[in-house]
Amino acid sequence: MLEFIQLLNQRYQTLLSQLGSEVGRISYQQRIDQLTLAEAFIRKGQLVNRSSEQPLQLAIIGPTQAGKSTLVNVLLNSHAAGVSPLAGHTIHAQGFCYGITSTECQDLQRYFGRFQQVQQSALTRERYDCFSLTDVSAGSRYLPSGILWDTPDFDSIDSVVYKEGVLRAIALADIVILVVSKEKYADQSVWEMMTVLEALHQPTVICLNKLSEGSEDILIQSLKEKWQLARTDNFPDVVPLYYQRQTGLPVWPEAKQNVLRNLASKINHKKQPRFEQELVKKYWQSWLEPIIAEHHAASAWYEMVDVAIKQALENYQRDYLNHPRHYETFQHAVAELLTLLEIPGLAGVLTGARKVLTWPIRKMMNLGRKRQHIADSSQELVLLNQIAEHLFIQLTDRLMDKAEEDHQRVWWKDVNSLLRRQRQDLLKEFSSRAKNYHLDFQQDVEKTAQRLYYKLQEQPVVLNSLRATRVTADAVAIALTLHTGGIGMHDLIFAPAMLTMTSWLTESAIGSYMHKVEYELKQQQFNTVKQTLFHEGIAKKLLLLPAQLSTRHYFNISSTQLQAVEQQLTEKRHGLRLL
Ligand SMILES: Nc1nc2c(ncn2[C@@H]2O[C@H](COP(=O)(O)OP(=O)(O)OP(=O)(O)O)[C@@H](O)[C@H]2O)c(=O)[nH]1
Ligand SMILES: [Mg+2]
Repeated sequence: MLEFIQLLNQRYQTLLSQLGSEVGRISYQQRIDQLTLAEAFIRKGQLVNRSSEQPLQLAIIGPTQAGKSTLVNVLLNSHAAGVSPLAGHTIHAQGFCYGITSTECQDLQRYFGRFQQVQQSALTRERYDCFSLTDVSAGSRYLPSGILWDTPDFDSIDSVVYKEGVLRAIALADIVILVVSKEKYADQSVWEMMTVLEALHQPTVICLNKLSEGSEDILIQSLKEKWQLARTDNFPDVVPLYYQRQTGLPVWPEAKQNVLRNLASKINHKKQPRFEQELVKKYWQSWLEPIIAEHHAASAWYEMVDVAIKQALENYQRDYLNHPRHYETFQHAVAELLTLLEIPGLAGVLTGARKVLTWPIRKMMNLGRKRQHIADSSQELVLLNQIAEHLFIQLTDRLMDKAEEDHQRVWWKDVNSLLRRQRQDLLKEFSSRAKNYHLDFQQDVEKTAQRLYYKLQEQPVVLNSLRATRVTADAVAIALTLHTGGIGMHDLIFAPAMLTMTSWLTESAIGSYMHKVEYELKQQQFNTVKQTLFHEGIAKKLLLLPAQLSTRHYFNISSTQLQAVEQQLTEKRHGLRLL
């Protein structure tokens, strides 16, 4: 699941840079934030899983200039955190180790992943993907031992570039300390963040900073209303912070001395796996929305290919297999049959093919040259290639129609250009597959000829009269001329002797057997063409097109990939970790 969330996040980031519409950009950015948070939260689960002795993590979060860094210093009773009146001063997650030492926190580098741990003094504005851990020795009256995190803001315009650090620090937190000032507490960004964080179930404290006398009660009431609009859990403790003129710092009230320690004592990570799963589930549908849209488009494409292939096969049947003037394969089988018959006195007829007769005919049949010649002169191959061309034209038309519709226009346009680029190669490949099929299929033709020949052996009367007819000799001559390359396959159908021969056989005692054999041959031929040329050949390649769309513009996450992770999301309810 973690890998999948990372993959999604990467794809969203790549795609965001290509997105045109502002509305789309906002929703993509939101999803990137959610994914970053979820990834970090799952990493947090791994962290607590590795060792139960993890230091307590407290994160101070809030809008810019709320006084987060100032509060870090108040709580630590030091000047460890940098404070400035300029907005967006803190831009890295900075951890301060209180009551523990940073050497005990080696695991954090792993948690922060690509973010690098550096000295606080080495944090620069040039690199956002860093965090620091600093040991603080001064005593605090309010803090339990652990790491107190000062975080960057999440509301300034610039915050987009360092938001990942904020989210990583937030997801790590066992306790969240939200700092708002009286000017900023109502900001939409604050409450959007608090809404998102509810799924993390972190105990929270709100610090109301920069208070002026008399405004506290009204502000707390208003805060409560905001909270109740944003969250379903109980309104947390509010710590009012007043500015002390002498020190120039806000003062943590005595009455709230134990707030953080009390919360710390209640921390329990047992439910972490469940919370992780809830978080992922909460956003799952919305994260997957563009991927599902791609899948829908791909399914529509698969269907389109399916229809086009069916149409092509129908054309093949209509224009070849069932076409009386085009179908030559069975005639070819009959011609092969004739070469198997030993016709007495044939030599006289075959003046032009004398040389042929000096060869054992069966041997001739195995000659590659003959096969090649038959393939080259085949009407079937011409037709198959035309059918394939037609299929591409049809698909291109349909793709262009789709690119005019409202849905996933660019997707269809891109599939169309992929098709356009590959069309010539696909046609070439089809053509060579078709040729191979044709060559291979001659074995079936020969087998059919043999079946007819054996049948004739059972019918000596038919066989003898066949041998005795004049037309047989003519037809044999034609069959042999086909072998020597003197005529092409398509001439076979129109040769009168062949036609007479075939009708003679059809009307003979083996007539019904002829029909049966012809039917079976056609059937076999149809299945072979369907399987090897259209399904394994063209369709397979066409169905792969969507997966070739660039991941610079598309998620390109397959439904199989998706199903596998979705299974992780619903399974393993008992015992094992959920994610
Ligand atoms: N008047 C008054 N000023 C305060 C108070 N707390 C902080 N400040 C000032 O507000 C400014 C911002 O304080 P920071 O602590 O740097 O605020 P921050 O939330 O860390 O801001 P960024 O890091 O920029 O997001 C500084 O000039 C502080 O001195 C307060 O309680 N009252
Ligand atoms: Mg700061």
